[in-house]
Amino acid sequence: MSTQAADPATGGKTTVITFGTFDVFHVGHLRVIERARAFGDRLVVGVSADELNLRKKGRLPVFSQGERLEIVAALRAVDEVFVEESLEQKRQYVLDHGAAVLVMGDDWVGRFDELKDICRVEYLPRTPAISTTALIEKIASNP
Ligand code: C2G
Repeated sequence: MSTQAADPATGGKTTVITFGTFDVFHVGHLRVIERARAFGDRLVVGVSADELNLRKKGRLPVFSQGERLEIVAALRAVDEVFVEESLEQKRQYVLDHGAAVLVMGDDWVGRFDELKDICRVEYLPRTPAISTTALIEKIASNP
């Protein structure tokens, strides 16, 4: 059975979905988004809610949810954005958006394999040597 069929609900286009916080937006974020887009015809991005970050990471992002959504929505590779309220709702988000492919960086490898019954799941290598945490530390330690 093919899990990569174009969804008639999206005009026959193959929809790709990806998720992230995208805080202090950097080139690693850009590259995963551009590579995700290359798996289909349109890209939908779930941007994690401030509340989700507080719950899962114990801190709020530097940039608010509204600002992070605005930045991601402005990218050429991105067709649609929405707020990801919960990590556990991935299956519903994939179905709601008619996504045929879910793409995540390989720090999440294996974590979403259970969704392979409804979509193709791809984990892409992270861009080395850059992260939001490292950037925050670098900025904070600069006199
Ligand atoms: N990424 C990357 N290379 C980096 C840093 C990040 O490819 N150097 C990718 C991550 O693997 C992820 C995306 O960029 O696919 C967004 O990363 P984060 O903002 O750190 O997202 P995260 O907090 O891991 O996502 O459902 C997932 C949640 O939304 C949380």
